[in-house]
Amino acid sequence: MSKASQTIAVGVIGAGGMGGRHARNLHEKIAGAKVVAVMDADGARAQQVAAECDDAQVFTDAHQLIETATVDAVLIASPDRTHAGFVLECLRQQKQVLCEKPLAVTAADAQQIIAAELKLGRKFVQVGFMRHYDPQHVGVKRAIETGKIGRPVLFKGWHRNIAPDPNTTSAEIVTGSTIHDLDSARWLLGEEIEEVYVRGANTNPALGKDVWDLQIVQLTMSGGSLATIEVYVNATYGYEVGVEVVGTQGTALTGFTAPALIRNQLALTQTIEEDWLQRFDLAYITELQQWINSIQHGGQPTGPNTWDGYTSLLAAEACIESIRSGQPQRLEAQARPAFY
Ligand code: ISE
Repeated sequence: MSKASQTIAVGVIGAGGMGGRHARNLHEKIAGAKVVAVMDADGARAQQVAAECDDAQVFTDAHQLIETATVDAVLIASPDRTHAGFVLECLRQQKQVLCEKPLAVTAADAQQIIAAELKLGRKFVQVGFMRHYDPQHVGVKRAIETGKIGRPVLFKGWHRNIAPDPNTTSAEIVTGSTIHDLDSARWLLGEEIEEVYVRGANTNPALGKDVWDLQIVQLTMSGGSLATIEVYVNATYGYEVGVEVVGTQGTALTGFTAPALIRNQLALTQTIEEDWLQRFDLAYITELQQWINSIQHGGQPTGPNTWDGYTSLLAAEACIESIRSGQPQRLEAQARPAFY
């Protein structure tokens, strides 16, 4: 059924930093959407975000929110380990769902989501790889698609967080941070990941000396392209994400995003963003608006899908195994269902 003129009633699961931002964006900035429900295990936190959204209904149980008849579509921004179960529940209720990355914590769980969605014969799931909506990344993609740099042969990505989560592990850095870059390499090169090799170092002993807060990932892609990804979650100076794709006739590079260059006291300065909420502010809004538009106009999402969520998890698991073994890891080739 087309919902072209209908306002989409959204239920938001998770009222932390990310869920709160999505809820506020939906409420204040997105046409054709209304936040009707907010869930968090911490009821007071859900209440606070709901109050900012015209007193949306408050839940502490995600399944109840998903089942609620007045909720048309669901946005999941709860802890990673809860994602797969909530997405499967949305599929059971046949509700469109935008799930923050990672889609699941294991590729096996993501495979269950593929099976459930294939059975329904219609796309219901979008994954929050918001780099796809960042004007800088989109510019790089467009340069590739329009042949400006010839045939792409190398992806270079860098990804720096100001500080790590205090109790993080090397594996969590892969599933929480590197997974974006694994997806970006696949998306921008238009190839699947065939082999991964991770080297790393610990620069912050407070994390535990086994935790690699600096990781260098090398990828071999299915079409023969190469990729390198630097992830440094203890960069201290600010948050920065960028890519360069090198082609046979040129390169496409994301630029700086800060609005102004300041000259004073014999210095030329430019500010650096503090975190992803600042750096990808516009990308999050565009992602949501296009998600809502797709639900209104055709009922199926057009952004990163379950297959992207699944294959990025396969690559993430291979990275974790490479960290454990110290060896390169090959990924088994996967048959992509025509549906995706
Ligand atoms: C965070 O959870 C995100 O999703 C950001 O996009 C990513 O850049 C950051 O490294 C993660 O910690």
